[in-house]
Amino acid sequence: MKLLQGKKALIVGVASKHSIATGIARAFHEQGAELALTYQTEKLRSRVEGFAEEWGCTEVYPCDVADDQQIADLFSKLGESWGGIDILVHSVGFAPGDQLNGDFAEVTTREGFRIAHDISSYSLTALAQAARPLMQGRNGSILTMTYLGADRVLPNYNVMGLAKASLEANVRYLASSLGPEGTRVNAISAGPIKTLAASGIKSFRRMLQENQKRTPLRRNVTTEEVGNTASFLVSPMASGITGEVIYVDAGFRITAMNALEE
Ligand code: NAD
Ligand code: 0WE
Repeated sequence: MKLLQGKKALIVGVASKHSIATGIARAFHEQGAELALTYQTEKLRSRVEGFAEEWGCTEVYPCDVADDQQIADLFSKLGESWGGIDILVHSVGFAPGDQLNGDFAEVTTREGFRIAHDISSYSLTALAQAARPLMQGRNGSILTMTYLGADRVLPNYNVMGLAKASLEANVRYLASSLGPEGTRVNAISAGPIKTLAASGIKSFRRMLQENQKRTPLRRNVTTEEVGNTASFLVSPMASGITGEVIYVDAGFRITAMNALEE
């Protein structure tokens, strides 16, 4: 029996075949879930429609999470066609490029801070709010993607670290708020993966190489591994887990000065 047979899952954050959201969608599809996908801009539309076809998915909608009207339209259309949602995946993060290059105290601006927190954290609250009536009483599950920069300092991650700290607190407050109606809320903290969001980062290649040398498993993680953990977390197998951050990072978080002699 597949883990997610008959479940309806909305996935926000597919942009390319490398996206973490794409790995999650593929894993959910393999576990028998029915999918709905969104695209951020018209430029991404045909690509996302291509993935949808591959997974037998007919629900594809625009959703820029900065736009309240697009969020309202998305859930009103999904309400009409599906009547309810079991799973919501939020795999969205953004800060203006200039915020992620250089010394934190020098490069951070009021506007950069606002945008990072709006797109990377507030959007989870907004989507959860809009999804709430459709998820009521179905043992629903909400999942977001975070990074270690939420509680450790990494060069250049800068204001995104603050936004991820906010996102992780968001997970706890939403879990407390939606728990009484049966909805669970969790995050996966993934190790570094080469995606579009990573390709704009100076010395990301170098970070992947160093990470691979220092993790207990001596390798980087894949979007397939994130997808498999996501499938578990949103499934009844994880029915007792809410408000948590689960690390899928090949063990990196537990280390300090690891593999000095290698
Ligand atoms: P990605 O570029 O493939 O995905 C980022 C997604 O965010 C894209 O689909 C983009 O369209 C979407 N997005 C940005 N602004 C948006 C907006 N205004 N409205 C709607 N969508 C918007 O990169 P990814 O690495 O798959 O990132 C997904 C999530 O995983 C992010 O939250 C990221 O912080 C997190 N994460 C990434 C890594 C990594 O190393 N790649 C590690 C840990 C966590
Ligand atoms: O959360 C992320 C990526 C977030 C991200 C990336 C970009 C690049 C392009 C947010 N906004 C933008 N804006 C752009 O214009 N990750 C966890 C991947 C990542 O990003 C880093 C990392 C890692 C890991 C930035 C610096 C250091 C490490």
